[in-house]
Amino acid sequence: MGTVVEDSTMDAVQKRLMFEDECILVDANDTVVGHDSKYNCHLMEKIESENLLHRAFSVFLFNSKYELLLQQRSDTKVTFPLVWTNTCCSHPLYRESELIEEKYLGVRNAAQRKLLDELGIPAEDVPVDEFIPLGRILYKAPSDGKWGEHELDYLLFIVRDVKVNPNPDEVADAKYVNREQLKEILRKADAGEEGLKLSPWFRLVVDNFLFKWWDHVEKGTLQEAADMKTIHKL
Ligand code: DMA
Ligand code: MN
Repeated sequence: MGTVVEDSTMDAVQKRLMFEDECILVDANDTVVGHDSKYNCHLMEKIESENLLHRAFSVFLFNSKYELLLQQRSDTKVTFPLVWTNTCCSHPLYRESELIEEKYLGVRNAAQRKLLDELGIPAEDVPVDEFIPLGRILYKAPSDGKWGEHELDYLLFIVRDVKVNPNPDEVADAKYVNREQLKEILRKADAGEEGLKLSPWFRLVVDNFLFKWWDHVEKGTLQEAADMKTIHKL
């Protein structure tokens, strides 16, 4: 029998996505090994007992002033509600258009889809060719209670001025920050000030890559920073 659904408290929109979204299962080398529901892929018990690992992406969008767009997740998100994080995160789905591996087109297509869905950014403002994949990380992170992440996450950078119209089902708040403003947010999160929390994957990218990659954003040399051969186990 399938999983018993006892989550009567789960927000209706998020619950629908938990069962409609079919994630791509991969091994630690990012080879596709199958698929499973978003629900199963984020249950810590399943992650541990079946060693489920799924493919994901994280977009870092900068405007022409080289400020990074951050979002605060809505309070209805099942995993990591109300945490501040990078522009947009989600999963390429187990469907033809998002399984394309050539030039990472599958994750680029998924990124374009979710930037519209979460932030109301029109597809024409974020052409798929403009996403620059910089690297891949593999990490595991528990959320509250029974939920968590175990992902192989593509880090996609893009520098574009875009129209933003956040979807309240997904996003509680959004704002652009420069480096100094981000550092202030990191300081507050570390000090536990104002209840400010950051997502674990954003923190991993900040601590390992973000500021050196920001230099490349400003110099227009992002392509030089890309390393799509290594999978960083963080
Ligand atoms: C999942 O993001 C992806 C990462 C990199 C954590 P999410 O929980 O925001 O996914 P979705 O937007 O599909 O709910
Ligand atoms: Mn996930």
